[in-house]
Amino acid sequence: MAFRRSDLPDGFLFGTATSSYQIEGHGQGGAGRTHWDDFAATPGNVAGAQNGAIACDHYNRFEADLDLVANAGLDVYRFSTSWARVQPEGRGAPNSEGLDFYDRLVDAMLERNLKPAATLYHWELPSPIADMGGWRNRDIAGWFADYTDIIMGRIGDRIWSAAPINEPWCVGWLSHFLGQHAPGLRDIRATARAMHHVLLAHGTATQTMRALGMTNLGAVCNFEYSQPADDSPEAARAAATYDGIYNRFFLSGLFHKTYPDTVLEGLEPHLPDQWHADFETIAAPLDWIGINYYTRKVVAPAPGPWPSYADAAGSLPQTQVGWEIYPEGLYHFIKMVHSEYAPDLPIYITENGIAAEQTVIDDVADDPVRITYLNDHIAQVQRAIGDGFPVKGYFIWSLIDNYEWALGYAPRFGLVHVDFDSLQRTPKSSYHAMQAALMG
Ligand code: IFM
Repeated sequence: MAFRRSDLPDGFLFGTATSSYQIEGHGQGGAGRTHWDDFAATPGNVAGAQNGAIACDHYNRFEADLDLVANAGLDVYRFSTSWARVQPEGRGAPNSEGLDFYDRLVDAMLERNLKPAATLYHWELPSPIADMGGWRNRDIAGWFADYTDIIMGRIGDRIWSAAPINEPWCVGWLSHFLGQHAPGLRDIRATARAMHHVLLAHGTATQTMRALGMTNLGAVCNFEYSQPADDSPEAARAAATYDGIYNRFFLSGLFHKTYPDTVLEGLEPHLPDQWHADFETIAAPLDWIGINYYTRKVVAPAPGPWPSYADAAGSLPQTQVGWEIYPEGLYHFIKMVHSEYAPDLPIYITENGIAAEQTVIDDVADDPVRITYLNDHIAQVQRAIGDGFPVKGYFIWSLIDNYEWALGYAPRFGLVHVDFDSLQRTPKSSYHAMQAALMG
């Protein structure tokens, strides 16, 4: 790598991130059915109709996986707990096997001197909750708080940091407007309600964790740099709408107690009646804010109803999944979050990484593209720190190759290669490079 740990300020934390459904093997340990199982079983939704039933079998291999985290010299392990593993029906009786698993998992992190950074929801909604409308149903905020109470009542005493929901844009827009993630809806009213309720559930879960005495609570949002396709006012307007929906809606709710005009233009008629009153819960004080950043989008105006934009072709190099590589966007969002929304909060880069092919020859998985990507993005973090922005940590997505949702198992995001037949793990050259940078 182009940096060494000593190039970052003292106390700067390096980590890696995963999520439950993408690695655990959801078919084991008494976990309940989720809307991702249903979505994947519906032809045409997921490449090869693949699901997370086995995934990386982390459920049985977590000790070895955590050894990989610790041996890389990383400080933080960001993971998620599965609602359906904790409460198979989404409400009511907990699954003791599931609670025991997360208990062992957290203890195994502590034994390796890793800081456990928990996320409560990384997208596998219990099917019985989906049956009741899922994120469209306002009652989800209460059910989510109950789940929070159960899981954090068990492990919260050992958690270093916690965030309720990973990437609310994906839960709301990607899943209810674009239909690309479970539950696969394309409905503006469902979208408005899901986007609002996901914030309400963030608020109730935060209150629940505070009541349990937990500290270091945050929110994790994802961001995509919105690049107008040309210099026209129409393209500028399209890009501003994209920026509003993707990058500003959730931050505005969390920190400004309102939503951006560019988004209200389309969603306001579909929001639940009492949406203004909910900001008292939504904007519960936080201790940090997390940025997940991967790419930029080139946005052009398009005919038709709001949001009246379309993706346009970009000119930058792309990843294995066709995402443009634009490291400067990371600096842009650090600056935006700090200057416009959360001037008093520490910032963590809670996800950054790349899907990239690698060759595995004689047990060596070579992924030079990932090394370059990480170098270029960490350089933007260093630039931001140099300019006085309070970035306190950087976590790589992901530790191991895993289930990349609708794209199945083909995209390779891991520092560690996984053979999905044998489930053997093989550290890639990027893993070794990070290890040298952090421990060398
Ligand atoms: O795999 C996902 C993860 O679940 C959430 N953030 C983006 C990653 C890469 O697409």
